[in-house]
Amino acid sequence: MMELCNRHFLGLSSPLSDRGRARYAVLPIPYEATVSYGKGASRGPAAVIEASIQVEYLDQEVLLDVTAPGIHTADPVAPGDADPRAYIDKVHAAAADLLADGKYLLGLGGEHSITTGLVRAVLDAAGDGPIGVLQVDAHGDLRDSFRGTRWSHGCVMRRLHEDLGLPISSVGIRSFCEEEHRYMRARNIEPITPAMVEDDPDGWIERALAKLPGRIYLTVDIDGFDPGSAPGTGTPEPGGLTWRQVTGLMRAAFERKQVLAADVVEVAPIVGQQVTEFLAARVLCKMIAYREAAAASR
Ligand SMILES: [Mn+2]
Repeated sequence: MMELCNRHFLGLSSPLSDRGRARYAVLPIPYEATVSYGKGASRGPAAVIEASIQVEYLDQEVLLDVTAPGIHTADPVAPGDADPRAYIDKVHAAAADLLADGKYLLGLGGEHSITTGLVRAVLDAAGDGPIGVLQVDAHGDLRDSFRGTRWSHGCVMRRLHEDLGLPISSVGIRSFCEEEHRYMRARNIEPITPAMVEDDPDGWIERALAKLPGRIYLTVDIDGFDPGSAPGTGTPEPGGLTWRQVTGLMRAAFERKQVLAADVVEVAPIVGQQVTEFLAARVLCKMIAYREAAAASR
C-alpha cells in the first residue's frame, strides 16, 4: 500500500508524484487580493488537495487510472504581494518553469486573476498559431478595471481578450455589468448562458467550441457550476451549470481541440463541509482523464 501524502494532489507519493517522472503538474496558487465579496480563495488550493485524497483514481467514465501518467504537485506560488500584477508575474514564472520541463500544466487557484499569468506562460511556450480560451464561469470577467485595479478577478477575461488578443468562448455566464455588456456587443462576444444550455441541449457544446481555434486554454471558475453543486466560492450566482453539463463540455473540448493547459479557480472553502473542494478535485481528475482518453483514441 502506497503511503498517502497530504501535500500532494490525490495523496500521491514517490514515484508517481516525482517531478522528473510525472507528465502532469498541479500548480497551487493560493492568491486572494482582489476578491470582492466572500473571502477564502487563498485557502482553496490546500483544501482541494486535502479533499483530493478521497477521490478514486479510476475514472468511471473513461475507465482510466488518472494517476498512471504521474502527477507532480509543485510548491505553491508564495502569496504576499499586495500588488496583483507582481503576483501574476510570479505565477507566470512558476508556470513557465513547469512547461519548460515538459509538464502538462494544471493551475489550482486562488482567485481568477491568476489565469493571466498561466496563459502568458502557455503563449510563450506554444509557438506560433492561434490560441483561444474556453471559460466556464458565472461572470463575464470583462471589466476594464475593478475596484482600482486592471488585474482584478473581475477583469481577467478582458486582459486575455483585449490585451493578449485571444478569442474567447464563455459558458455559464449569468452575471455581468453594463460595461461588460457593451464590450461584448461591440466585439461580437456572445456568452452561452445556462438558459441557452437548457434550450439547446444538443447544440450548445458545438456552438461553444466553434468560436475557438484548434488550440485552446481551459479555465474553469468554480462559480460556473450551480451553487448547489459548488457553494464554496466567493460570489455564488444562482442558476448555474450542472456537473454533467460542465464535464460534457470538458470531454468534448479534450476530444476535439488541443487543450494546451487548464486551471480551476475560485474555490473558497466553507468550514464544516467539503462539497466544493471535492468537486474541484474531481474537475482536475476529469481534465487528466479526458486528455488521456482522447490521446489513447487518436
Ligand atoms: Mn471568474
